[in-house]
Amino acid sequence: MKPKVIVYKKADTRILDYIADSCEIIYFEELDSEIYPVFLEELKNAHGLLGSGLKVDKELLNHAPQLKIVSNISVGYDNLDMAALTKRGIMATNTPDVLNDTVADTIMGLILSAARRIPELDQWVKSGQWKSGLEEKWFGVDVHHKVLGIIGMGGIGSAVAKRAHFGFDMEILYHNRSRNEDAEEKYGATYCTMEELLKKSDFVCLMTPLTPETVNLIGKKEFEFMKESAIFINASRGRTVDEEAMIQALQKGHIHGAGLDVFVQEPVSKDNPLLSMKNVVTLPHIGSATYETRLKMAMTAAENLVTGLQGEIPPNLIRK
Ligand code: 8YV
Repeated sequence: MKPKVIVYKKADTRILDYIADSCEIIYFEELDSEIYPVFLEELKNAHGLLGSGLKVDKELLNHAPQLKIVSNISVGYDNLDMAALTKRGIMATNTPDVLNDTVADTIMGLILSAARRIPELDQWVKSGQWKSGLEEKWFGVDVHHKVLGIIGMGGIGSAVAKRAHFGFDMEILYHNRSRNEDAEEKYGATYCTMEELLKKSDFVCLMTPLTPETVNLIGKKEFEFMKESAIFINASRGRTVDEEAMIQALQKGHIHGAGLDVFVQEPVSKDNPLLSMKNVVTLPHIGSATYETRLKMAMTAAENLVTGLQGEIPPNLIRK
């Protein structure tokens, strides 16, 4: 008998066909409050779970006595209670590497947009306000030859460093749990303490995964260390930053601007003060969101799932 898997995110037919070769699929394009009880009922007999963002904790696992593997279509796995999964002997997998270049492109986009005020000027042009030459008040700041501080030098951080070093002649500083000798050799990245990085960087880019240790990693003190001219970029998770402290830092001019792909609450509430700041560029968590990359991520996740259900070690098993 084929193992049963629940796919709880809209998936391309190529992904579904691949899984269907060896598994029986219960498919939910998305989980809303109406469908959720049906999902919980199906979970009772499910061996695998594939999707992204669903909070998988002890409470959910109580509904899943047969579960063998949870396959995330994301590199981040802060939605998974790893302790609860490990206790039950359930495998968990993610999709590293395939999204590095795409997320790094998004980050360079945020850096350039915030520095050169691209969204703000786009609105200015489209609203018919460009009537004569460009006054100095619309000028931006340079990106090339500046100092980029990367917090979290994993695969995505390295892909950002590569672009910044070769494409923009930037000096790269980084802070990470461990040294990344590859990035040091290839992109001339210099390892720094957090404080040193924050004090010296023109652009501070946060790329660390969300873990209990990185919640509010950047708060009031860290914003005060930054240069008044600094532009802060966050494409990790909203909760790695104390959002209130960031709002204060921007309002008080402790930093110059920000480029944000992630927020504490997503979708971001429309009365969040960040949305009315002209020096803040906002995106709806699009880091990896291209057709090509999302397909690759889904296929990677499907391969992890199928391999795990075949009794082998999945390529991207999360080892905790
Ligand atoms: C996810 C992400 O794809 O991979 C991650 O960790 O943040 C995104 O690329 C997103 O969470 C999907 O819903």
